[in-house]
Amino acid sequence: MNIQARLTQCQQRIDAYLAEMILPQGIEPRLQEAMRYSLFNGGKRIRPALIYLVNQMLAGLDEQADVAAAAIECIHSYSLVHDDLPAMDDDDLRRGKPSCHIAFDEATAILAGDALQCLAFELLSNTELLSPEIQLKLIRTLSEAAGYRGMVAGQAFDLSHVGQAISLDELEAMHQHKTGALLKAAVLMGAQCSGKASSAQLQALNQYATAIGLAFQVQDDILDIEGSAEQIGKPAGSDEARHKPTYPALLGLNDAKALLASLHQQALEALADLPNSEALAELANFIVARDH
Ligand code: GRG
Repeated sequence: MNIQARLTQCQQRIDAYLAEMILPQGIEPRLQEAMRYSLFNGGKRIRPALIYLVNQMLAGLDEQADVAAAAIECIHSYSLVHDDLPAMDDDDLRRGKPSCHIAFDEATAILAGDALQCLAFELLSNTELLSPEIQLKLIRTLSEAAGYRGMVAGQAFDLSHVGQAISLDELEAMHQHKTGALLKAAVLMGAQCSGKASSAQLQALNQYATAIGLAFQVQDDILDIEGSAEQIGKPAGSDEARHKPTYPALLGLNDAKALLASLHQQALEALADLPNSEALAELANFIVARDH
């Protein structure tokens, strides 16, 4: 099966699970609509796919992975809703459609993000599918990756350096927190919910995740220059127009592409001793070649 077919399979699986999870009766209708709008708005579901593929590699995919996959996608979705708000990145478009605060209003978007964040931890803590020990591990991994030592830290650094020059090391640290932490958490959570990863396997997966996490961002920066508005779901060239620090801005486009190739290589090398890791290799290939 090629990676596109695998990703489609993962998307269908997580979509069905999420649809079931946020349909309970009695939720404020506008809030539920905004949560659904944000969760089912054409995301690639890369983080759930990472969980599923790692879990499949280690344990043969089981339904425990659905809980972890749903939780991480709720966190990702909340982060995009809040990132688009006027107080943050102020983006009217997300995936080519009106951002949540445009489609609804700012207060609803803030609340939908808040609710999605809480839902993530509710899903992990309120399930019979996982042992208490694995539940705790997953909650810890996700909260650390999403919070003040992870994604929120990266976002805070980003917002406090708008319009300022930053070094390459600072750019890398910002992305390792802002985007990389959650991608790394996905890989680790896939392993954790299998309950079967050895420490050598965890170390290899960690190296893989670090490389693809940064590669994801470098390709994002390149796409902002080379992609079309249709592909990236927002106006092309918007990073440059906003004077955002990016890899092409700091290194030049050619060196940014060389960095991407080197990160790709590092990701593949990290998989060398892991059995049945072809799907993860293909996902790394997809991440560096993605056009949206
Ligand atoms: C609000 C605390 C807080 C954090 C927001 C993740 C983030 C931090 C901001 C997103 C800014 C951004 C667009 C970064 C580029 C890389 C990235 C995370 C892209 C979006 O992820 P995809 O491509 O999204 O996996 P889809 O649309 O496929 O779900």
